[in-house]
Amino acid sequence: MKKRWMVFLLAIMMTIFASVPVSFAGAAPSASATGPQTYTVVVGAEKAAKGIDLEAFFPDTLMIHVGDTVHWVQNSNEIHTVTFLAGQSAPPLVVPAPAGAGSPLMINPQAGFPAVPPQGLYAGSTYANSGIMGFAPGQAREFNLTFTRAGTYDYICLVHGQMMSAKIIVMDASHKVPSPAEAAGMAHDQMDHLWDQSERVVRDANNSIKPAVKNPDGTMTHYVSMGYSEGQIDLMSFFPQHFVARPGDTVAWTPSASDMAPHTVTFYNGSPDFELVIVKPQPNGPPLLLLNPAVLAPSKLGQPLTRDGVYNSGFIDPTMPGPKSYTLTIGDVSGRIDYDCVLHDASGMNGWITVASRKHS
Ligand SMILES: [Cu+2]
Repeated sequence: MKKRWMVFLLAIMMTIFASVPVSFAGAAPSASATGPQTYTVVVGAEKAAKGIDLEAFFPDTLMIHVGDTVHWVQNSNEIHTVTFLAGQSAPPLVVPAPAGAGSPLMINPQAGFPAVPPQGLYAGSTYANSGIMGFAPGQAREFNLTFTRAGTYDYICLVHGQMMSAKIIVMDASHKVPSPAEAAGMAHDQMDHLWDQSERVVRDANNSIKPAVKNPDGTMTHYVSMGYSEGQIDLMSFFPQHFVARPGDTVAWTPSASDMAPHTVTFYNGSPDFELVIVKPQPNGPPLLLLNPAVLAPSKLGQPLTRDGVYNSGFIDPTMPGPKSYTLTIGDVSGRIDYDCVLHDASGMNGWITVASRKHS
């Protein structure tokens, strides 16, 4: 079972969002000539085979009439939220778990669970949230709101923060707005534009790979950078994805300078994949969404890499206290050894080392 959860811890915590609805003067609900319409907004986009995510809403600005409905549709393994803050600051995605819960951290219930106004009728002045959207069990595939009041309503993804923000502009019936089909065309164009740019970003990321260096004792040190971001284009990859090493060589993984997301380097060696989130039922109220402590904490730190047991970096998060890199020495093994980022494997974040024989041919 691939895991579809991921977290950007500090992208949220360091950002204060001022989301002030701007009301249009004197607007009152009135049906448009064609009656209420439903508009689709696409949430995220992904090419997992290439490890590319677009952290955006498509279209990012949508004009509708009072009474129309917006239908958000999840479009990536990478998780997202649709969150209207209505002037509040953004709740952190990850918060400390209660003592004794079994993990130090959990998904903030305010971010993780839906907050939907009665009948989905939204006047723009309250917190509204899709909860976590994703393709894993229990995650929302869609979210709907019907807008009842003219105004401009900003929203964000709590996972990706201000980088992934958009707005709904609600007009009274006297204003002309694009049709749902026209809005879908804008969404398509915006997505195409980012996909076009992503090819250059992939080249930039590959050009940033730090070459391996030879050590005085004849071994090599290999450098791998984790992730790469430019604006809304997020590369869920290791750079380089694969390379040849020899027993005794050292491998050092570090987050790319542009990347603000946490990652892991996790060699399962045939063990079952980790679930990132452990759902812990509560006697009263919703379950706790605990971050799996086995993912958070490193295992086999400092031991040479073999095919025996799980080697895990724990969270490497450029924006949080804690380790900023992960280093392994290649042990007495040969052949291909695969590894994943637990947070982003479903989005294509994986790599491998081909271990050649000790002697140079
Ligand atoms: Cu990752």
